[in-house]
Amino acid sequence: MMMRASETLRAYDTWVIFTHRKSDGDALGSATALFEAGVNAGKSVSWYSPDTKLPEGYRYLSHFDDFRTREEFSFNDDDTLYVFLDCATEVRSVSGYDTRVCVHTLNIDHHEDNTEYARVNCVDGKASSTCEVLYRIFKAGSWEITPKIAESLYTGIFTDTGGFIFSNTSKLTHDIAGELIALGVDPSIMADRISQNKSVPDFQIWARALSRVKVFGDGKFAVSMIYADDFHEAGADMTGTEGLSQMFMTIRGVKFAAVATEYPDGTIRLSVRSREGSPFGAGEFARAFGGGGHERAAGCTFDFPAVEVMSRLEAEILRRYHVSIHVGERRDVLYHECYSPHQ
Ligand SMILES: [Mn+2]
Repeated sequence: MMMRASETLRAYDTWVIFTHRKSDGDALGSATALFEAGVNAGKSVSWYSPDTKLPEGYRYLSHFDDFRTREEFSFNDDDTLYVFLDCATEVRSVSGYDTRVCVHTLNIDHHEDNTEYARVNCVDGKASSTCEVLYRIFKAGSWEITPKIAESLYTGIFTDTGGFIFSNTSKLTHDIAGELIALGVDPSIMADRISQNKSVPDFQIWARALSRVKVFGDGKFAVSMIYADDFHEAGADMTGTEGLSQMFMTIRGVKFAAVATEYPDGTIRLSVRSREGSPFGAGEFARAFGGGGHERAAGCTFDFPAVEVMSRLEAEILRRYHVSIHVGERRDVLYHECYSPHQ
């Protein structure tokens, strides 16, 4: 699978890279790594994001400024390879682009719910990150991994594993990180750039979200919310919330967290996290509202007025929780009925 992806990349002189909305470290890391590898191999490369602005903290990545917006995209010709990175579905990824006209497509991803929409699909749902998959493609095809590429790949692996602490972190993840360090990555500098690099306005957004936390359901669930006015008042753009929902998982006993963000047009987006011990997974919850992602990290829209979001969210979570308790009790009853020594 890795070799086929590598050969597909080699076969085209022109690449167009697509990444998903609300760029995160893995999307940006994989896009900039592939961009650099393409340039080094003499390819003509361009990269389109549905975002109009990328999170400033990632400016250290090479080709950070080479992304173009949706408005600048137009379908070119038959000799172009369209590469989708970190995109579970075409729609979720490049919303607004008409990709049906793209014939030559390559899908590189690690989402378990990837719909394998491309002509060539290189999807490993067990991989920590798209950057990890891309690293394995580069290795399979003996692509040179320069220090710049190594930094980009390390960025995606670091962010998608929460700094090597999530359950998607494996020996292979650490082995690859180790190889990237051998290729020139400084882990301490990278941690500073990624985790200790918030702007003051972004920090204030986090403070507001943290102050509004509500924990309920035997301490298992945490919800919070950021309103559109918060961004306005703090002078923050909307790119600085990566990792925020994870912060609520640091509360002792919390197994499931959801953070709602109100966009200027009134749309509410949920960022959802779960861990072992949660009665339902983040992915399962997000899918119930038409979203998706990973089992333990997912997202969706939540179609309620902003003033009702917190209470609706609590109600939706508690409803599912009570169903799960009820099912659990019924299981106990059935077990008892089947195995009772009195029968
Ligand atoms: Mn990812």
